[in-house]
Formats: sequence, structure tokens, C-alpha cells
Amino acid sequence: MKKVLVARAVFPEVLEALRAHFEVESNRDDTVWSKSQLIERLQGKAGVFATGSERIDAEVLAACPGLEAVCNMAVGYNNIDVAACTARGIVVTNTPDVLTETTADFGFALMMAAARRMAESERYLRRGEWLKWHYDQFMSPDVHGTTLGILGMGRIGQAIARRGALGFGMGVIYHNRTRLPADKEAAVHARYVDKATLLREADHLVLVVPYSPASHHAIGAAELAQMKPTATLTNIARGGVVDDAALAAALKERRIAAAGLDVFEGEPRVDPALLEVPNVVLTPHIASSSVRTRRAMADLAADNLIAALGCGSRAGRPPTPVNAEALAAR
Ligand code: 8YV
Repeated sequence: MKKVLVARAVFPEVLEALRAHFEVESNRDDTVWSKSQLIERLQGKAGVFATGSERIDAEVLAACPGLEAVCNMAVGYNNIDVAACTARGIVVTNTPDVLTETTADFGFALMMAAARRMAESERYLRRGEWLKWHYDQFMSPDVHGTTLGILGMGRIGQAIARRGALGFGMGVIYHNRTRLPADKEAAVHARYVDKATLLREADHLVLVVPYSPASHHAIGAAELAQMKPTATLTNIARGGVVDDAALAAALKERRIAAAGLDVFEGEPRVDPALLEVPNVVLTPHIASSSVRTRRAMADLAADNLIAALGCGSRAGRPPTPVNAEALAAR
């Protein structure tokens, strides 16, 4: 039996499914291991069930020569050096599709919460400051009928576009490295624009672009300066896509109206300047966290690991590989 490591706590049923095929070392305490602790536990392991919190970089791979599969319980895989894995013939998998609609729901909710000042007004109520109604209390920009801007137009971006166009009568504009084919654009009611137009015209800008060196600080001081003072910014993509310090300054000076953030640079640490500003809704990276979706993500990551290591009914054919070339080379 091959040995695998489950790097974080996960549903017991998922551990059971893995135990049918492998000798499983799990992380019951859900300790966030240092790199050296991770390397130590990966010794002798053929596969790892990872989450976005574990960095599987070239140093880790070099120290763990037995590794054959790295299976992420996340659609994003910027925590993994995929090129280094491919070079070593290590299969990398992620969990696309199963989280699309849940994550889009959350992104839309976060955008609405930021736009309609829900967190800010709730804090005011909890502080006991609500003593009377008045005509301009927590007035905010509207959501319906405004312009929704989307940066990144993969599966989640398209699901958000549909919500905006069909549910809220929004005009939807987007920018992406590659433009969608015309039929897909029509299906999501979105119009392609350049980045400058997106920044200038969006009333509510939602970020769903994967993190890479190319998207690092895609929204920084210069980009924030191009947005409307009434606009909102929502980041459900990855910390690092936004320059959090620049955003905190823009929010403080009301250069944009509000923001909703589910992801942060260096999370779980949050820039203290963001904690100081009232016009931001902050959530702890939970966009995919519905009961059904987290379970589906874990099941898919386990199915990937089982198949990537040559077991189960899909032996050698993991459902959602990131580097199919590593499989082909086997
Ligand atoms: C995960 C995510 O919860 O799938 C992703 O890329 O960001 C989230 O759904 C997180 O990465 C933990 O694995």
C-alpha cells in the first residue's frame, strides 16, 4: 500500500475513503506545519492531499523524492510550483467546477454587503448607536441597474456575470487575458473591455483572476485612482491580487466607496490598516464554504489522489489534473 499525507484536517468520511487505498497519515490537530515539518511528514509518501495553505515548492519537492501526486483541495493552485512538479513527473490536481456557484454566490453577497454598507451599519446597531431613523442613514450606492465589472472571466467570473445581468439587471463588463468566444459572452451577457475602461466604468468591480506573478497587485494605487469615488471593490480571488495597503488608504480617504475582501496578502494576517477603516467588509477566506461544496471539494481531491496514484476505478486518470503532461509522460 502506498503512503499518503493529508496535510490538514478534513471530513472523517474522506479519510476513510483514502484509507481503503492507502496508508494514511492525517493531521487531526489541523496544525499549520512549517516547511520543515511538512517535509518531515512527507518522507516516504507517494501523495499529498493539500490545501491552499501548504506551499509545495521546488525545495519541498527536492526533499521528497518519493512524491508522485499533489492533490489540492482548492481550484487555485498558486501554492504549488506546477512547473517543478511537471519536471519531476509529479501529477498536480485541483478542484474546479464543484465550487463555482457557491463561490459566485458569496462573491455577489460580499459585493452587495460592501455596496449596501451591511457590516458597517450592523456594527453601528450593535454598538447601541441606533436611536432613530433618519433620511440619509447609511445611504449607499445601488447595485441593481448599475455596471458590474469583472476582472478575470473563468468559471466563477461567468457565474457572477450571470447573477448580475439576469438577477439584478446590471450591465456587465469584463477584462481577461483572453476574450471569451462570442457565444459564451452572449450566454453571460458580458461585454469585453480593456482594463482601463473596466476600472473607469465599473460601479462594482469584482476580482476573480487567479494569482500569478502577472496578477500581483493588479489593483494597486494607480488602478484605484482610476475607479469612481462611488465604486466598490470585491476580492474573492487571492491575496496579492490587490495591494491591501493601497486599498486601505483609498478606503480611508473615500477615493472609492467600499470594499469586500475574502482574501488577503499574507493571510490569515490582515493588514491592520484595513481593520481600522469602516467601509470594508472582511471575511476569512470562506467563499467556497458551504457544507455541500466543501464536501464536494474534499471528495474530488480524494478521488484525484486515488486515481493519480493508480488506484480505484479511474486508476491513472484523475478527474481534474492541472498538468496533464505529467500524466502523459508516465
Ligand atoms: C479554498 C479557494 O477554500 O478553491 C480555492 O482556490 O480559494 C478556496 O475555495 C482554499 O484555497 C483552501 O484550500
